[in-house]
This record gives sequence, C-alpha cells and structure tokens, in this order.
Amino acid sequence: MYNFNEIIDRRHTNAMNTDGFRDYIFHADETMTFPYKDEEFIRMWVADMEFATPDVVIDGMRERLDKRIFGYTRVFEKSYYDALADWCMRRYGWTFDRKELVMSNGIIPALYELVEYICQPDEKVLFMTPSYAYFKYAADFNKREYVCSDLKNDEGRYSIDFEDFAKKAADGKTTLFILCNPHNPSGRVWTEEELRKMADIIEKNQMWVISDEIHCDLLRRNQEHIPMGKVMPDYGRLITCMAPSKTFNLAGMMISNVMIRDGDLRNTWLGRHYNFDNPLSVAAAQAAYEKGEPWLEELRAYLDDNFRLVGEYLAEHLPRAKYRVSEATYLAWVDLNDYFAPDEDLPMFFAYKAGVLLEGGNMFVQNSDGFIRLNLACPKATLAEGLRRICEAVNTKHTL
Ligand code: LCS
Repeated sequence: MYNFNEIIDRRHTNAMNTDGFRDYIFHADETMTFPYKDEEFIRMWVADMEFATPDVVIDGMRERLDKRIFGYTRVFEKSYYDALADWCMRRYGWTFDRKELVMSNGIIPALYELVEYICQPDEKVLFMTPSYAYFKYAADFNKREYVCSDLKNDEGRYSIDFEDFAKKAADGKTTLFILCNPHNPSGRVWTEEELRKMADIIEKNQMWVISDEIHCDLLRRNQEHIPMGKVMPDYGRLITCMAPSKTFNLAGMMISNVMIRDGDLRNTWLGRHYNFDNPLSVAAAQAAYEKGEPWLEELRAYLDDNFRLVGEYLAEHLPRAKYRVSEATYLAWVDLNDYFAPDEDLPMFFAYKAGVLLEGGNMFVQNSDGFIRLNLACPKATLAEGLRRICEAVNTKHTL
C-alpha cells in the first residue's frame, strides 16, 4: 500500500507548481502579491501531482546513478522499446513497430516540431475546444493558423460536433488535426464509435493526425482507452504521443515517446531533432513501464475516490456547480457559470479570495468561460481544504 496521504514539502525544488504560478497563470513577476503567503496557497493548477514518484522508479534512477558516467545518451537498447510496447499491449491491446519510436524531451516540444514539419506556412492546424492551450501555442510558434471545433456540452458531458468537425476538416488547407485522447480539460475518453467517426473524416481528407495520448494511463477504473493507432491500424499519417510524465509524476525528467509511422516524416525528425536523452530519464521511464503498474493501480483507486469526494462536496456546498467525474486525467472540470459572469477572471478570483491556485476560463483557448479546472492529484487533506476554500469564497461572494 502506497501512502498517497503524505504531504510532501516541494519548496526549494525549483518546482513550477510552487514557484512558477505568477508567470504562468497571471503573466506577472515576483512583485505580484496576494493576501496569502506563497506557502499558504492550496495549489490545484499545473498538471503534476503532489504524490511521490513510485519507489521502483526512483530505484531505477539510483541504479543508473551508480553507473557514475552520464555522457551523451540515446535510447539504443531494445529493452526500452520492449518495456513500452509490453505496456501498450498489456493495457491497450495495441502495439507499434520499433522503428516508429523516437524520443522527445516532452510532448509539447514534439508538437512544436511536428507542426513545422507537417504544415506548410499557409496550412492550418485543427483541434477541439476547450483545449490544452499548448496546441494553440504550437501553431502560433510556427506562425500557422489554427482552427477550433467546439465540443458540445450536454449537462457536463462533452461530445464532438461531428458536423462542424467534418466541415472544418474538409478545408484543403487544414492538413493537421491534433487529437487529445483522453481529452484535457473535459476528461473525456473518446469511445470506439467516436474515434471511428473521427477516423472516417480524417481518412476522407487525408489529414495528418497527432494523437496526444499523454493522459491515457490515468483512467477511472470503469474506463478503457483505445489508441487511435488501433482504430487506424494502416493509416500512415498518424503520430502517437505517450509519456510516463503524467502517469508517474515525472514531468521534470522530460522524456516522452513519439511513434511516427510515416518514414519520410520520421527521417525529417531524425535529421532535425536534437536526438539526445537524459540518462536518468531513460532509466526512470523504463523502470516505470517495467515495474510501476502496481503503484499506478493504487493511484487510480485514490484518484477515483478524490473525484467522488469532489462530487459530494460540490453537491452539498455549491449545488449550482455542474460537475461530472472525468473519465480520465486527474483534472476536474467544473462549470461555475451559474455563479460568475462569463468574463470574470476565475483564476484571479480564487487566488485572491480563496487562496487556491487553479486554472480556468480563457486559459483553454475558447469555449471555456465560467469553468474552473481543479487538479485532484493531491492528498485528501489538501483536497478537502481546497474544496472548502473554493466553496466558501463563492458562497461569500453571493451573500455580499
Ligand atoms: N499534452 C497534453 C494534453 C497535456 O495535458 C500536457 C500537460 C502535455 C501534453 C505536456 O506534455 P510534456 O511536454 O510535459 O510532455 N498538461 C498540462 C496542463 O494541463 N497543465 O500543466 C501541464
């Protein structure tokens, strides 16, 4: 039994979570002050966890440390591929050829590169909104236009507007679709039927697809993840991204897997990418895939429980909040439109009035006004205090 209730002090670790929020959420520097000291905040924002990385992963890094030399490193050994391919086969009934696998320091750096390699300057990138904002930033960075297809929201359950998606995909200049499965921030796990419908549209228009499956290991226990690679087994223009970073709280180790089917695109990548990996990260990722599964199963049970607790607390204390348990991720997506005007700055409100750091509103490109996103990957005591503060701040606002 792992102890997910332990509260771990993250100060003085150069953590984005503790020290980077002024810049990331508020575009401000250290002169920005709050009624709370930094260490008094309940932090429910950036997508990393308050839980320790599993011991088996730390041991993997330790074994690598003991080898004492940390020279230039790349994933050469087949054992890394075997660990990841076995993981995918065991959990998703899917596999990929070894030659397709390239490594990246992150999915985001990979997106920044792939958009450039795939899209000509006058071509456009399509994704679904609300969206993790870095999909847009990947287009902006490369000076490519982007096109959004708004998801439909029916009482908190999101679905794809296939008519709109098909129309936008049919534009000959829209050559790349970035799929987020499971979807951040809605928490949806796209079903086989939804994936097949998307696949038909993609195939008809011969679009490139980057399937960002970074959250796929973090499913609620009643859910099943289907890789797009399984739905489109013979489609060459598919890139699949997976990583141990979310699953095992290794984001700072900066290692992720990119499976590129198309040989020409892969050659472009290999020719232009800075192809080195951090030796400790390789050891950590391999140990995670080989030995991390029991820890992950306990983590999932803990997260399921946190999602249940949020539902119960909101139903009692903020009954007009719309909330559904996310099908995957550790991120809850809560509709507070009954309490706030659409243009209110929710991260600012909750930082000042509640001492809670969270993301929300226009941080998700579009189609997200009045929503907050809560990171539930924290000990129950932290979660309880965060919820208490959030609900109290909203209820106080409404009695003023
Ligand atoms: N793709 C998605 C869908 C994500 O949610 C994230 C992290 C990444 C990629 C980042 O990948 P990396 O470059 O670290 O491999 N999501 C975050 C979020 O929503 N807030 O903080 C990070």
